[in-house]
Amino acid sequence: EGVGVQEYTAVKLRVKEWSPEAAELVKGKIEDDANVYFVPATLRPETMYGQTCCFVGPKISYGLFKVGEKEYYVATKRAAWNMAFQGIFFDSEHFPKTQDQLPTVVEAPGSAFVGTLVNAPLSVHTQGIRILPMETVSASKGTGVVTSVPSDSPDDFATVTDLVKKADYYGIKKEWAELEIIPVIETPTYGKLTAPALVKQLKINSPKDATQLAQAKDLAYTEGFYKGVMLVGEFKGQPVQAVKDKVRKSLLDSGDAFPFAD
Ligand code: A2H
Repeated sequence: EGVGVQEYTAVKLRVKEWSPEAAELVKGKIEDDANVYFVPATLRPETMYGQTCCFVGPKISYGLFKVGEKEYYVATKRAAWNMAFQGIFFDSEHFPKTQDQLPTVVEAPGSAFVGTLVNAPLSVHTQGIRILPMETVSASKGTGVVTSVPSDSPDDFATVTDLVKKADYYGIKKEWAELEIIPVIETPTYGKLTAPALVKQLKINSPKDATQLAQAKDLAYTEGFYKGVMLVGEFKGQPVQAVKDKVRKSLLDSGDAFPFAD
C-alpha cells in the first residue's frame, strides 16, 4: 500500500494433493513426507470459516521455501524475504544476505499450482479447497496468496462467480469454484451474505470492476466489523468486534497461522 505496515494473519493451508504440473516440479526436491503450506495473508481472520478456495496470480512467480524440518511455504520471493527479517524461518546463523540465498526449492508461476488441493484451517469445507487463479492478485502485497471467502469479500465473490462462468477458459473444473458459500457473519444492512448482496447492489459484473469493488470492499469491511455478528464457530452469536482478535489468537495458538507484517 506504500505507506504504513499491515499486520496480517498468515494462515497455513497444507497441501493434500498437488496439481499434476506441481507434482512434476516438486518431485525429488522435497521429502515424501514433507508438509507444504500455501500461506495467504488476511486482515479478516474471523471469516476463515467460509473459505471455499485459495487464489494465486497465474502469472506471478512463486517459490517453495524451506522453513523448517520437512516444512515449506509457498509465497512470492518478496514475501519470503520479508519473512526472513521477521524470524519466520531463520536463525541468525543461516540468515540469507540476498534474496538469492533464500532456501528456494522450486520456482514456478501461479498457474502451475492451479488445481492443487489444500486443507484450510477453520473452513467448513473439511475435505479441502482448491488453488485457483485470480488475475487481480498483487505481487507486491502480503504473500501473493489470497484465501477466498466469497460470503464476505466482494473481490472473492466476483472472482469465483467469474471462474464458474468461464471455467473452461480458465482451465479449471467448474466444481472447484462452486463450493457452497456459507453465511459467516450477519449484518443489519446486508444480511447473512454481505459480499453477494453488495456485488448485486453495486451492479458489479466482473472482478475487473475496480472502482465499484473498492467501494464494496469498504462498505463490507465497515459494516462487518462494527455491526457484524458471528453465525458460525467457537464465537457464534458474538459481535465481530469482540471476537476478531480471539479468532486470530486461536489460529496462532493452534499453529495454523503466524503473524506477518508487510
Ligand atoms: B482479505 P490490504 Cl473476507 N493481492 O482476507 C490482492 N489482495 C490481497 C493480497 C494480494 N497480494 N493479499 C491479501 N489480499 C486480500 C479475507 C477478506 C479480505 C475478506 C474481506 C475483505 C478482505 C478473505 N479474502 O480484504 O490491501 C486479503 O483478503 C479487504 C480489505 O492489505 C486481505 O484480507 O488492505 C486483504 O486483501 C488485504 O488488503
